[in-house]
Amino acid sequence: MNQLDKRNQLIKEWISEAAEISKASFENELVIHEKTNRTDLVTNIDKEIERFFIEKIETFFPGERILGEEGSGHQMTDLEGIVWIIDPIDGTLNFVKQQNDFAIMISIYEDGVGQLGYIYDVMQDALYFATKGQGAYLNGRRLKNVEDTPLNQGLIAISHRLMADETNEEARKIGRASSGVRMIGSAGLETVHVVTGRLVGYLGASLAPWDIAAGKIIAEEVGLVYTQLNGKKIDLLKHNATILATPRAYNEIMKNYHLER
Ligand code: 2AM
Ligand code: CA
Repeated sequence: MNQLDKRNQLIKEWISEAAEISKASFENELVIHEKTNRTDLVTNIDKEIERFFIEKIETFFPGERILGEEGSGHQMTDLEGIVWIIDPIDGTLNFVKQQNDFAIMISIYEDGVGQLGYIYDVMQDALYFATKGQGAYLNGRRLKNVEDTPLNQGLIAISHRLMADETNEEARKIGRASSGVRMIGSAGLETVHVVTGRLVGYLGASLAPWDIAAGKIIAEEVGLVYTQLNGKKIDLLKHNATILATPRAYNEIMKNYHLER
């Protein structure tokens, strides 16, 4: 990929501008629509930020493909060449109901391999960033490799959908085997809490490519394991039931519990 430093500098500028759009919106009434159901929302700001990124990418990197939550590239059938993967607001329910705990996520994949990943925790002003093979950073400070904590010594994030599932007890069993369950409601922020060692893992019920793409690059740079719950590699062309964890917690969960096979 050409001019990595230039891309990095531009993307950081764009993320700052996008964050200003999201915070400025608190002054105005949001236009909110349900997508699939009342817990799956989109606002005018999700759409505005996605449009903002698309215009920037098309101006600076014409011809590169874009996969974005709010409509771009959903017909994509392969990841050949350079693909930008964007979630303008991760944790839209939090954005609407709490004005807190939401993130802007952007990443670049080349021939299916993650190269650059960014997760910006807007209200904490915390930018998590990684380049493949060159480590992960929080606001410019290099992050250490995670300690390989076992499940019974750590807090775990489990998605609301898995915890509330009345037909499968496994998520709650995993929760009981851990030090405790935490739920934030933003896949990106749950991921960065595993990256910094505050959580030992994160289980997602059905995450879209844009919920996973940036976080996977960052997580793998600090020694974490990120796969589908059935043990297969993440597939960025579909939704995935996911597990992200320290190697020890990952092996324990995969061996002893049966969330999905
Ligand atoms: P989103 O806010 O960008 O939609 C909520 O537990 C987490 O799961 C969020 O990161 C949310 O991302 C993601 N998610 C994926 N599919 C979802 C859906 N159909 N409804 C609600 N959240 C979803
Ligand atoms: Ca989103």
